[in-house]
Amino acid sequence: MRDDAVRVLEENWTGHSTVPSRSLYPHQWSWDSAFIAIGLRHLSAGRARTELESLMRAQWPDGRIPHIAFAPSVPRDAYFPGPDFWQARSADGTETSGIVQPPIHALAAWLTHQADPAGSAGFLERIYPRLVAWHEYLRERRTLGDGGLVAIVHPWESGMDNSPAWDLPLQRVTPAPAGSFTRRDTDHAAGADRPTDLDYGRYVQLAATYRDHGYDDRETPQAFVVEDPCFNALLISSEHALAEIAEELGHDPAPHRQYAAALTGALVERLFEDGIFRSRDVLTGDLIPADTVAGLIPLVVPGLAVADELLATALGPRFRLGETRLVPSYSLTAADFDPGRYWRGPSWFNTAWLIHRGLVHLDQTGYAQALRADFLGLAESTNYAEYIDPFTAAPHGARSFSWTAALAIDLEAAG
Ligand code: 2M8
Repeated sequence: MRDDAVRVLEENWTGHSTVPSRSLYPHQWSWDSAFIAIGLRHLSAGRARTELESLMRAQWPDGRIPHIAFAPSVPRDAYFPGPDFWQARSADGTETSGIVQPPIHALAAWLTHQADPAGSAGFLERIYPRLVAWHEYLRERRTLGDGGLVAIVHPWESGMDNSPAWDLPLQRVTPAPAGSFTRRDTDHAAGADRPTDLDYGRYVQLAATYRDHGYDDRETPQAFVVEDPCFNALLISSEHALAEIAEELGHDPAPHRQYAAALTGALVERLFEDGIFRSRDVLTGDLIPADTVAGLIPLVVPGLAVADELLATALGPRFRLGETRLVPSYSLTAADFDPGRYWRGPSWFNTAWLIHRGLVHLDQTGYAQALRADFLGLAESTNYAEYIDPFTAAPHGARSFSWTAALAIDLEAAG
C-alpha cells in the first residue's frame, strides 16, 4: 500500500468523511465520497462504510443526494457557493447544496460490502432503501426528455463542470451580475485553469433560479436540461449494483435489472453518434457536437452493444489512449482543446479509473494494465494531483486530492 496515498486520506479525513481537498474543496462532495470509499475499503472497510453513511445523512426527503454536505466547522465563506447561497438542509439538519452529482454511490456501496462482507452487518440493510430512494428521485423527477434517460439541470451536476459540451446550452443563460458574488476557487487555483468569470456567472444564475423555486423539479423554469452519457452510464452501473445488493438481502433484483436494461437501450439509441456518446440538449432536442471523456464512460456499462466501436474511438485520434497520459477530458482534435483548463482537455484520475474498469470488463487486459501503470506512476509523481496535462503530465489544481489517492489505493490492490 502506498504510504503517501494513505497519508493523503488521513489528512483529509474529518472523523466521519473525507474532504476532496483541504484548500479548494473543504466540505463533503457527493461523488468524491463514493470514489473515496472505493479506496478506503482497502484500508478500513468500516471507514468506507462511515464515509458513505455520513453522506446519506445529507439526503433529502425527496431522495436526492445533494452534491455538497457542508461542514459546520468550516468558515461559511471558505467555499463559494456556500451554505448561505444554497439555503438548503437535509432532514437531519445538515446544510447542503440543492443540486446532485453522478450516481456512483450504489456501486461504491456494493464494492465496500464486498471488501468485508462479514464485518458489514446491517450496512446493506441501512443503505439499500436510501439508494433506492436516490434512484427513484432521479427516475421520477429527472426523466425530463422523451427517451427515458435522466437529465442534469446544472453543469456541476455532471461532475465535469466546465466541459465544452455545456457551451451551447449555457448560451441561453444570462449570467448573474459580476459584482453580485465573490469566487473563492481562484484564491486556491490558477485562474487560467479554472472556468471563466462569464461561465461562473452562468453557473451561479442557474443555481439561484433553482433555489428560488424551492429546488422543485416541476416548478423551476430550467434553462439547462441535458442528458449526459457519464451520468446515465453510472446510473446503469449503480442499478446493476442495486440488483446485487437486493439479491444479497433477499429482495427482488428484477426491477433493477429491468431499469438498467431500459436505460442501456435508451443510452445507445439516443446518445451514440460517430463512434462516441454525446450529450443531448433536451430543450432543443439536439445532440451536442462536443466529444468529451463523458462519452467514453459508457465503457463501464455491462453488455454494451457498441463497446468495440467505443474502444476504437478511445484508441483513435480523438483520445489516443495509451499514447497520451491517462485519458484527456476533451477530444485532442477539437480546435478549442486546452491541456490546462478545467475539464476542457486535461486528464482526470477518476475518469481514468472508470475507463480502466470498463477495459477490465471487456477483457482488454493489455490496455487496462498500461492505464493502471500510468495512473499509479502519475498519482505518486504528481503528489496526488487533482488533474494533469495529458501531454507533459504537469500537475494542475489541488494536490493531495482525495479521490486520486483513494483510486490509486484501489488500483494498487487490483494488481
Ligand atoms: C469540481 O466541482 C466543484 C463544484 O462541484 C467546483 O469546481 O468548484 C469537479 O471536478 C467535481 O467533479 C468535483 O466533485 C468537485 C470536488 O472535487 O470539484
